[in-house]
Amino acid sequence: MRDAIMRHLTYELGTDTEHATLQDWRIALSLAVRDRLMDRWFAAANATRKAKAKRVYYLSMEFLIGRLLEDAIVNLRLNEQACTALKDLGLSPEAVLLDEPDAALGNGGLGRLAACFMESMSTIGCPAVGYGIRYEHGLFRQSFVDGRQIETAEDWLNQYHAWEFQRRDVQFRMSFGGEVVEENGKSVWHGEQAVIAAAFDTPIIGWNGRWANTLRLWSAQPVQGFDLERFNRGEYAAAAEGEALARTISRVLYPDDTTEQGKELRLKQEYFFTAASLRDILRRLKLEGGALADLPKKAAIQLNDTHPAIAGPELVRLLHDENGMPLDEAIVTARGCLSYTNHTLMPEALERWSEDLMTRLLPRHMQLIERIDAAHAVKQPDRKVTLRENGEVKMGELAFVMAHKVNGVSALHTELMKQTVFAELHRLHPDRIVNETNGVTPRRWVLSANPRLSRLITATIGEGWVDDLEQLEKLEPSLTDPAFLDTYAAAKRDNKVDLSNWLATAHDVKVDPEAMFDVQIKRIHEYKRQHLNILEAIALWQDIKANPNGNWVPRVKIFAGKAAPGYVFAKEIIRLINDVAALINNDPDTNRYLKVVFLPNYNVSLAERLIPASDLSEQISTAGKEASGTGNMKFALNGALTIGTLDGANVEIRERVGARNFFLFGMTADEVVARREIEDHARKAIAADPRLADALKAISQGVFSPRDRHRFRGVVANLTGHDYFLVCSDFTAYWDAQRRVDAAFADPDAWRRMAACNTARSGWFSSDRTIRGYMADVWNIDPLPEPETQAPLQSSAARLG
Ligand code: 26Q
Repeated sequence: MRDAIMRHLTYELGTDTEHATLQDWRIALSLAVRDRLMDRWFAAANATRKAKAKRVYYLSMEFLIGRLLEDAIVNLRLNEQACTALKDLGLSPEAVLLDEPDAALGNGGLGRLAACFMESMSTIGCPAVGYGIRYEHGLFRQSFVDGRQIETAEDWLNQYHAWEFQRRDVQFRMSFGGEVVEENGKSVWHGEQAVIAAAFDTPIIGWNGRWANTLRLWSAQPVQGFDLERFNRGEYAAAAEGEALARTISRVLYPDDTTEQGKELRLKQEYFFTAASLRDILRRLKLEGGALADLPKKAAIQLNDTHPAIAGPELVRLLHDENGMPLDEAIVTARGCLSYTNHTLMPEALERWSEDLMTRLLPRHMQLIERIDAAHAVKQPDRKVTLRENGEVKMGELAFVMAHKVNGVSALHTELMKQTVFAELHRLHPDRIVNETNGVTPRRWVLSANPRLSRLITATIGEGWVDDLEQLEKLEPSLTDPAFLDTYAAAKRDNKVDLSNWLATAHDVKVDPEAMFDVQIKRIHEYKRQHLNILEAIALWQDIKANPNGNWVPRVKIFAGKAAPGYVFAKEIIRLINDVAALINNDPDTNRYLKVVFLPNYNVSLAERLIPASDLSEQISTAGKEASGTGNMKFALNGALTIGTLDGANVEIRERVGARNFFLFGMTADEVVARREIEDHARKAIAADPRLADALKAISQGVFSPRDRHRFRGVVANLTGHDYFLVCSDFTAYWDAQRRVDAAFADPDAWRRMAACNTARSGWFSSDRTIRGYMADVWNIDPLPEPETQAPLQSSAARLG
């Protein structure tokens, strides 16, 4: 390994030990590790080709991968080798790994889910290609100035990127606009604008190097490069015009998650990557000698939300217009391949595109949508469901109609899908909706993020849990073993000490590792209710202040998360939390007991740091609004107790870890609907709870913004007014639950038993289990056996022995 690193440093990076920067070393190590996965990657691809096996094609606008190097090292079991080599070279392994920038090609849950799925499919040996966009700029970087969020461009690709291979032989010409003409009785689309979709591949290696799949990301490039003639005439900027236009398509990830409606460029991005992926899928089918009619036997195309929903009409167009398949047959064939995952029920977040825009950009697709709509209407005499409404195409309905299976991402969410947004479609197609509760990969979220806990688990039950997470159940007998619980608690404490040290050096924040670490990390959204959390902090601060000698349980409330740049209210919540933190962290009466910290620039790597060091996991969304949540699962596995509502996968987590090991509060989804009907529900809740009234009063009087007393009038007006997400109505229940948390934390023996229960009983939330569900219920695919020819990877234990 050391020689390999030196070789890459010398011949690839062109530098020597005297001049090499940390980045050079990190890249040299990445290349050395990459070398060791290549034959496994080829073997998996060859085995798939040879078996003519059906593949999963996972189409997603987002892949929130984070760092790649540690993942590859862990899955190839190269930890010891890499550490030894780096130390021999005089380097700190930790510093080298931390030097890697996150690949932040996603907003949040949906993108991270896609990344966990890619890793699980490789671990299981499910042949798959992930398709997405190679954004030049991933999710923006967040910093705070005077407590306000500032966004700056993220530029991960400015560094040498060791993990991708450009496939110069895989390029497709994608068109937009133009017109549809009838030629010999056929409709032919002549596009006007065109760009090239260029393929870049990243290998995704599974646990133990068993299998490796490909993440293929498309980059937009100009059809004709640079216009030398114009350049020679002195028109320098104009000479590069075509280039600039094309490149904008893959320039930047849209930073909204669920609030703002799309723009023209967004639709172009969606069509660009979807159509390129379908072209690639058909090319592969032909290469392997498959007939178009067999496509459903060879390709399971999964749509990650509606963002690639144009795949329906595009696949019909390819089959019918370009390959002469009769229209009805084309629709049935496309449906046989396609399936669709829904990630939200919030009406404002369901994609709709104006028919005018669609007609301008994708004229043939608009015609085909009308045909698909008409074909579907035949099945329903009452014509209740249409794909178009008020001059817009409803992408959820389009995806539903073009898919053979549609899934929700938690049991509750799937039920609500059936009862609300897709009620009519569910009645028409009662077998189409299925549930596939989300999961997370234990390799990243336990094994690498929490080595102390992992060592304890492996020492107790062996290492089978890593790719069979339900084996964590075997910890059950140890939950009454004081020696086990001691080590379990020590691992958590050491993780908290590490985090405290990092907070001190990286953020100049001093916290006591003995305090409860109470953590809410996720996108900032009204429905996720970070403002409920900060209201409780304010009320607690007021209580402590009124009785500074009380028996308080010390807490550090940690927040992290980004607000969409255009989401004004979410940005006000960030500012409020920062203003509250600034005041109360400096209050000598209370800061022994309560601190508030808002860490900037939340990303995958920060999550890996925070989750293993957390005691309390905040999952407090308005019931019915969070489709699943996946952070909730990561926390439970790492032994944080949840304070949460009956929302998304919280429901299933609580069922598994046991009601006694979960702090439940708040209204149910049904009660939420009923409560909204009550006139003045917020005012009534405020009148009934003096603590809530006092907390709101402090905000509105400017206690946290003394030089700008009205700074938060918007927040206060919202909460005392229509309070759509029922923060006030749930406040008292939340406060009471937090006091139950305090009481439990004050009993360390009880707490650590509850925490260990969470770890032992959360094994079902592995994304391996989720993927097996999709394989059986949606994709109809079996895993392939591990390719032969491979020398087994040494386990670290064997090497040490
Ligand atoms: C749509 C149109 C225009 C621009 C952006 C978007 C857009 C982008 C991202 C809409 C939605 C998203 C992301 C949604 C998302 O992350 N949803 C989360 O998915 C997780 C995985 O299933 C769930 O656990 C979360 O509950 C859900 O909020």
